Amino acid sequence: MAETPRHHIAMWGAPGSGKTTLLAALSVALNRRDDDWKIVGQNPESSAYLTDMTSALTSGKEFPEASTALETYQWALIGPGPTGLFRRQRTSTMIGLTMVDAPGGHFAPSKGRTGGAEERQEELMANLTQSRGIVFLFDPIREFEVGDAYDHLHGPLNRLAEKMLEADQFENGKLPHNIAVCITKFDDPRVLQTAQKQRLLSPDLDDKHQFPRVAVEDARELFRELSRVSATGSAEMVMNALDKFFHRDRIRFYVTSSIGFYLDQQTETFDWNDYLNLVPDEADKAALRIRGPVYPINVVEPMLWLGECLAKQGRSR
Ligand SMILES: Nc1nc2c(ncn2[C@@H]2O[C@H](COP(=O)(O)OP(=O)(O)OP(=O)(O)O)[C@@H](O)[C@H]2O)c(=O)[nH]1
Ligand SMILES: [Mg+2]
Repeated sequence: MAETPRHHIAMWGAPGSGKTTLLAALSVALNRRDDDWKIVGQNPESSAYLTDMTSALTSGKEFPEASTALETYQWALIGPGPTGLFRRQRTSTMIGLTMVDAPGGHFAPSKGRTGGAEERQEELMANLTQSRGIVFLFDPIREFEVGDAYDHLHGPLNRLAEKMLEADQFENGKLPHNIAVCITKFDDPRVLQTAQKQRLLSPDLDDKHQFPRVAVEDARELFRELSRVSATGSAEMVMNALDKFFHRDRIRFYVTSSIGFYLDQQTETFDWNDYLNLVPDEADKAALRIRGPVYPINVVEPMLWLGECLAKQGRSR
């Protein structure tokens, strides 16, 4: 394990956009795949996190608590090889991941001048500066209701650009990072129906459950469409800002859901008439609970893509 290349990946997104749940779903997502990819903790805290979060999501049917601190986890994604992509002449592929999960509030423009808030923002900046892979979460539901994705993007992006320029790390006029833009909560009817109306759903023929999916090539289009219904209209600027600051071939959009769709355990196929996996909690009507087993969608794919890009670019961090 000592020689595993470390790829530092940071998560970025507004509060409640689904960052922590995405991490919690990662191990379930890997276990649902038919291939050899697995995730292993590289220290006791990181292993414990995987176990605890996964069982909360699967047995307890609970979402993680809102994050209060910046947490760093070290995992290794271990998969089949040789793919010829990142570790030639090896029988397995290993991607070391350092994932940093911060409360979304830290990405907001700092209003007060309190020392604590500024310190935390600095910590977050240092983390973005060090990483070459970013998972940016865009929550269409929040954008529809609050419309502050741009607020949580443009401040840190300008700071990041300033720091990278200062360190002479711009590459051809743009930031050197790879960024996986994850549209979250695809299981929500408002997101699913938008994709359906725009004819962006393409079933995965290999999927025995026949879950609806939006292909990577069409995900940008869905992002554009969802941006149109933003509460403030500023989501359009998110796309422009991403294109200005990151190389086009280093941005990839994914349409994701950490909990996925409800699956009837008898028929085992997706049912358009009964797919909600997020339902009101009977004990506490104001709360939501996860109804059945979780079937994460496009949760592993952004990580593998980032891992692959970073390995190809030879960044070992
Ligand atoms: N429908 C749906 N809702 C989700 C999903 N993932 C998260 N949520 C909802 O979003 C809420 C917030 O998710 P978190 O993962 O805590 O979000 P976060 O970005 O880590 O939030 P902070 O830590 O506060 O910044 C959850 O409590 C759920 O209600 C998903 O896949 N589908
Ligand atoms: Mg969180």
